Amino acid sequence: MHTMKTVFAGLVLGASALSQAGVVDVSMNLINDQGIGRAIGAIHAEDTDAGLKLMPDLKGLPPGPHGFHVHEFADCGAKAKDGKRSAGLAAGAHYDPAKTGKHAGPLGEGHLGDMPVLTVASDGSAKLPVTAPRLKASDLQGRSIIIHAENDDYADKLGGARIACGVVK
Ligand SMILES: [Cu+2]
Ligand SMILES: [Zn+2]
Repeated sequence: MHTMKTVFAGLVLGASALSQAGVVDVSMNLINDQGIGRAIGAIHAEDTDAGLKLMPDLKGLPPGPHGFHVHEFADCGAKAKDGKRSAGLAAGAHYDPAKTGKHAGPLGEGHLGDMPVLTVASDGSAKLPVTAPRLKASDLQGRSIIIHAENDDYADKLGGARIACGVVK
C-alpha cells in the first residue's frame, strides 16, 4: 500500500511538470515610434490538443479585429527604416522558421507566427481566447507577440502599424 502511494505521487508530480512546460505568460505594452509605452495587461498561452490557446486579458486597445502574430525577435523597440522610425520594427518579420516567405493565416502553410485575429471589444478590452493550431508554447521562446492597428485577411493585409507588443525571453 505504501509503495503504491509513492508511485502515484510520482506520476502526479511528473504530469504537473509537463503541463508547466507548455505554459507562457506574456506582458503586453503599447508601442510607438519612440519605443515602448504603457502596460495594457497580459496574454496567457498554453498548449492544448487543438494547438496553442492564447487567453488575452488586455485593455486600452482600439475596438475591432487586429492582426495578431508571433514575430521573430524578442525586442519590441522602434527602429528606423528608410529614414523613418517605426513602432515595433525591432521585432522583425513574422516568425517563419520554415522560410515559406508567405503570409497565409493560422490555417495556411505560410508563416508559423500567423495567428487568428485578436478581437477588441467596444470598451477597448480584449478577453476572447484564440487558438493557433500549428503553434506550441515553446515556439514563443525568444520571440515577440505583436498586435497591429488593423485587421488581417490572412493573405495581403497584415494589419498595418504595430501598436502593442510583448516579448518572451
Ligand atoms: Cu505582425
Ligand atoms: Zn504572416
